[in-house]
Amino acid sequence: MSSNFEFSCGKYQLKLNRPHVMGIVNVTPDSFSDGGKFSSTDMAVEHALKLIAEGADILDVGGESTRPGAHPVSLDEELSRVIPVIETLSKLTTVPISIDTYKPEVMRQAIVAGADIVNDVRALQEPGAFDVVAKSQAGVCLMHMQGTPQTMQLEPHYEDVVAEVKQFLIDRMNIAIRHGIVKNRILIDPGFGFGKTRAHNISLIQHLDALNVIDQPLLVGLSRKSVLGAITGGDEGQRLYASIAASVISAMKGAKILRVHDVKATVDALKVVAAIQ
Ligand code: 7PM
Repeated sequence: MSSNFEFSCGKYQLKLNRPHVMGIVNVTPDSFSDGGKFSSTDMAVEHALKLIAEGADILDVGGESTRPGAHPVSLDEELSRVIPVIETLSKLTTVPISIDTYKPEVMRQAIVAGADIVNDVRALQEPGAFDVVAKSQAGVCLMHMQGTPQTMQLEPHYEDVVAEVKQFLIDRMNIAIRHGIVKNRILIDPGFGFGKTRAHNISLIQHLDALNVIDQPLLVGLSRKSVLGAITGGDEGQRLYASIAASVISAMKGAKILRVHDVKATVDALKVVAAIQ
């Protein structure tokens, strides 16, 4: 029924024959660097180890630079947040580590530090990004976004959101292949919430299976997103059950990797999906 993708990323080869869980590890700035008990590095590493204990298949480490509407973070600040975390985790763990960044220099240093996957919300559109990934063995997630994080939610517009997202992903995939990144290193992601209205997001969930014709493993990030809050009425901390529903629906429509905050609950829910797939 579903395709048996082999995803090659850094020192790992993942058999995506069941839905995999990517746990989100946000490295937030040191708000108490003097006097506090734990540094942001220690807190992020501790959280990551908890996610692994809960069954995470992949860890996604981010320094918050790609968050919609977030204050842009300088290169040095982003590096100082994420590199120590990746160095520590790559020594301590046996799951692939992903770096959530669009900056080629962060990608490069993260890969040196032990990152296995580049998760880029700009789909390698920054100058030099293709070359950094192509020169490495890292896997890459190519995500769709309309506009930029600063402006994308102002007036998202599509004639046909599913067709346009699909064409963008096909185009970026083909360019990546031309740059020397082989097919089994590439993931695709429709980019829920990135330049999309509630109706666009719902339409993409409904027609998620249309992306399967691209024949690349599909990553979905809907965890705690505002489209779910718009449906259930809950704020960010109240979106667990809606997020589980979204992961289950996505996996049943063919998503191979679910990027989530709530790993334990998602792992259990996806075991049920896997059992009937
Ligand atoms: C505010 C809004 C804060 C949205 C954080 C976010 C994705 C991603 C993000 C995704 C991939 C979040 C998002 N979302 N990378 N990074 N796919 N590949 O919920 O959907 O973490 S940031």
